[in-house]
Amino acid sequence: MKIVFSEDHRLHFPQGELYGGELVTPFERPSRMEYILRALQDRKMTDIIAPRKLDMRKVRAVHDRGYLRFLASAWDEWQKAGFRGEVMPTSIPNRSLRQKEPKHIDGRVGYYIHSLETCITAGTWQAAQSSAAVALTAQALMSEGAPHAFALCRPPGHHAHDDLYGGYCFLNNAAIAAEAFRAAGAARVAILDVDFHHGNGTQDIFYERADVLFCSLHGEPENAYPYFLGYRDETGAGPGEGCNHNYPLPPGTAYDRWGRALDDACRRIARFGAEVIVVSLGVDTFKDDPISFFKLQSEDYLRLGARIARLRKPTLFVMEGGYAVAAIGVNTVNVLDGFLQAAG
Ligand code: 7XA
Ligand code: ZN
Repeated sequence: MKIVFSEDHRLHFPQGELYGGELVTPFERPSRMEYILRALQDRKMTDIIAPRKLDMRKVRAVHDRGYLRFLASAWDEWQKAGFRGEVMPTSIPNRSLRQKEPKHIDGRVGYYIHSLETCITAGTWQAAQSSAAVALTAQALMSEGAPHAFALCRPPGHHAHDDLYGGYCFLNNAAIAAEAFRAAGAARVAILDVDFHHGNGTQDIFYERADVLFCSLHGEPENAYPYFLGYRDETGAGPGEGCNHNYPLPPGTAYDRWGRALDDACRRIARFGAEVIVVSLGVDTFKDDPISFFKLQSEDYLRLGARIARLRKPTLFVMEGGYAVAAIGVNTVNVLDGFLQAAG
């Protein structure tokens, strides 16, 4: 399997994450990639290449221009304003407040964020662009004929809306790749999000679209981040009605129940007639994940990969979350291995 990866991910390493009222070392940290790379090496998956130059037009096909300008300049403006820490908001335009972009960076950060754990640092924008380039390069390899690929993205992407960041995500790598598949001629694309957290950004981006199916298995939003999207009754709108399927699942969910939801999602994808599948691959469904509540075991990831392979469609895996770092490598590579074994 072709794997695309950029060392630029290291440029994004905030020192703080707001968690339980404290600033802690972020769960989403560079060492995650080292564990995955080591596991790939151990499994002899060594066809790893660097991304091609990022085509910003493909990013703009998904993201708002004002939002991209904000991401590009946030760090410099923060410094110019005399702030000494990492970029984090103090005011956000919730409920009955005006949805109007202010001029001051302190206000603009609030305008473009949806959840407050995520900080911007000096290298965040470059790392986010390289992560999108990783996804787009893997997508291009597939449009050029590769049957499958793994975009080892960091920072992740599925919580990024067209004009909002949060949940450790800045650019929505899976959405950017899905849109690029459409532009390259795929009539119908399915996005299967198996990360523990609902892919609120991806859902929102394609919510009114009939050409992109979104299916997400995740911790029920009554009890899990992102809390404000991911319910079962969100089924799409307008032309996209019926093209959004959420499978919210309760604490303690293990593979028996999770796998049934996966089967249902896969059947929907087959019925939809997707020409290509983008998998938002998070392994924070693992039993020991520090910020999640499912109970998948390492071997279950082989079954997940095999189930996806049975769809017999070109498949792009895009890395999202997973924070049990000692196991993240084995779990991620198990998905790819299970897929390759079943794909034959
Ligand atoms: O898939 N998304 C993640 O893994 C990030 C979730 C961020 C949770 C922050 C909750 N305080
Ligand atoms: Zn997650």
